[in-house]
Amino acid sequence: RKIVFVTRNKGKLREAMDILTSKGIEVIQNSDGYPELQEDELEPIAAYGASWAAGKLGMPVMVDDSGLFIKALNGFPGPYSAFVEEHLGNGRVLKLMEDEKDRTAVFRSVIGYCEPGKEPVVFTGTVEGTIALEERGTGGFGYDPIFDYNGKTFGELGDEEKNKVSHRRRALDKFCEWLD
Ligand code: ITT
Ligand code: NA
Repeated sequence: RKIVFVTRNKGKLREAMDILTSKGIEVIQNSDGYPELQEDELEPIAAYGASWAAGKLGMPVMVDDSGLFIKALNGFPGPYSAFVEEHLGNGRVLKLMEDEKDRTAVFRSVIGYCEPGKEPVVFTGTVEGTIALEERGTGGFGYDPIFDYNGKTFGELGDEEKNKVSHRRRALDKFCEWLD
């Protein structure tokens, strides 16, 4: 089985490839992009994106809309995660968290899948952790160096360990169950 993954994010692509290849699914990247709705939740963004891209490309497609939701910041950056990563970066997020005692955060990944002419389906995966006091580790991508999971950041874990427990892993497991 082959799946077209519409994304421009190399880190997401690499992880989805690792996870799906181990399940016997070949991943093909498409970097055309898709319009992202302004919503508080990731599910409608992924559903609309998958539906739009399936219509545009005329084939079944998968998208992954994801983000980091920090409790003390009322869920920020959440759906704005890509913008914040690009324009502010991990250092500025840590600065916002300087005086916060509650460092709880959740990574969410929503896989959207759609076949042309059909309704999109979405699968959500989450993983809970805390925002580290400083960046640690060089693995992964994006917010990984500041996301602490059981004492190690996702940046310190390395791809193999991260891919066993990540939000993306959990969402892709649900997606694959649905595919079977
Ligand atoms: P697309 O082309 O797939 O849309 P994107 O990077 O714009 O790529 P999103 O809109 O879903 O993706 O934004 C998600 C943001 O959260 C982005 O900055 C990612 O780097 C970050 N992110 C998502 N999953 C992550 C993970 O597993 N570890 C660290 N950061 C992650
Ligand atoms: Na995006």
